[in-house]
Amino acid sequence: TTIPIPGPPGLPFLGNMFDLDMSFMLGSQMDLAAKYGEIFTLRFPGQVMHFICTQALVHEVCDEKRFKKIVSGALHEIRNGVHDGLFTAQLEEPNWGIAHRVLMPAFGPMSIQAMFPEMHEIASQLALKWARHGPTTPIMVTEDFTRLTLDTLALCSMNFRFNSYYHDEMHPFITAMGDFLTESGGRSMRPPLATKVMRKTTNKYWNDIKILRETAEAVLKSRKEHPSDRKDLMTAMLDGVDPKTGQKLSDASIIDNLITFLIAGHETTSGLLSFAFYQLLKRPEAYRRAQKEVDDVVGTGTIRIEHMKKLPYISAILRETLRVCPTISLTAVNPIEDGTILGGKYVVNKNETIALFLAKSQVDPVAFGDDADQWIPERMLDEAFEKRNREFPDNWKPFGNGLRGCIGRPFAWQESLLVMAVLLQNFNFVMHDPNYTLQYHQTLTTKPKDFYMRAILRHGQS
Ligand code: MNH
Repeated sequence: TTIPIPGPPGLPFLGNMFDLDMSFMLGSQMDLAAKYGEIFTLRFPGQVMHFICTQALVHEVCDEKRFKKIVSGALHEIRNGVHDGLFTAQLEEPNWGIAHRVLMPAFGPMSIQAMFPEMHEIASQLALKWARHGPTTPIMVTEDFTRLTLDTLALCSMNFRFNSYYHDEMHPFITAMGDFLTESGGRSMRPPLATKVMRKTTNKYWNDIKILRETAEAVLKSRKEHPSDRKDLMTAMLDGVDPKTGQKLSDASIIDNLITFLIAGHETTSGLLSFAFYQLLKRPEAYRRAQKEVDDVVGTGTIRIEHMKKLPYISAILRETLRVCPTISLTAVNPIEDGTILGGKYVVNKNETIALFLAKSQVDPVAFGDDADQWIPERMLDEAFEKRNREFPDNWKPFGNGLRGCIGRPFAWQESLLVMAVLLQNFNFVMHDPNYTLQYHQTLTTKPKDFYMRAILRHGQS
């Protein structure tokens, strides 16, 4: 026997539009989850969305034979700029398969390790900048981490330098990308007609896309004119041949994917680093343990690639941070068949969206106990983490699922471990406002809002 899925009643035609605070949807969705429990439905003009909030339901929809990723909402609008690039393609689109097969090796462990020196360079530049600030200057944490992640991605993927740290105004490409993403989100929440009459906004939107594509195209052209033996993502895309079809990536597809890496990889990683520092500053014992781990493993010398495997506590910190504060708070799938039964009792159809609500399913007490919503890195140390993954599969999905999971995960992981280590090695951090409590800034991803810290140099060097 099946039962109806609960949810707020909503209005005729408009559905549940007014049940969400458009400036902070995550907050409204968390409130609804607290009210309705494991699943609830929201209706919007033309769309039905079921939010699933437990490890068990998320595990069920991670079965790729029954459910598949959908590109809807803001992700669908982002296709205006990057088309069938990896992140925004439907699985059936041939360019997804070609790019996936060509790029998988380029994101493998060997390739990512080769990027270590360049990641290290950008991380060291950040340490230098913060050292120059001195101990009293408040650091806008999220902004500087965003400079770091963008500069790292551009350098490692296409040997391009934004040099963001010393510019208050970001590179035009970065501004265009930020505005493009914001407006893609905006468009996804407006009826198309409303967007159409917003002439200025719409013109700027398409112009931003033009800036993004022309910049990437210029970098590609310059690489073709001056071939290089750099083993970066650009080389992989230029030289790579798809083993299945024998095809190479077209220039358009290379441009789509270059921009895609920057889009998918910068805010997510910068949000992770920002939340990790917020959590560390709230938990002095964890902070001391993390810093001691760096001191024991690295000492005061240069951080090297070999150290990355020897930082289990910092890995646990990153995992726990993505669990409690997933920078992508939900992903979305469709059932493959109409009349799919979920959880043994809820009926969902092909054209209905199922949102894997990670911000809730990753704090499910069934998998994490009564203190599930507390930030406790110890529970994410390798052994405990692996044991829980066997007992409660898919309890932790901050990088998405299966074939459509994050291709940049090893990149993000190495970069984040390295940055944590460089910063903890060189500084003692304090919260600028000791009374600060976490607030969220939500765009496509979530980050802490108005979070400032100060950096006090430890060894008189950096
Ligand atoms: Mn990433 C897909 C989270 C860093 C490039 N990424 C995904 C998905 C999640 C995700 C979740 C699945 C989205 C969906 O189901 O619709 N990604 C992250 C997080 C971080 C991250 C939390 C950092 C922390 N991602 C990166 C980096 C890059 C990157 C860094 C690039 C260098 N991600 C991608 C791409 C995809 C993706 C490309 C799409 C993969 C595919 O569908 O084939």
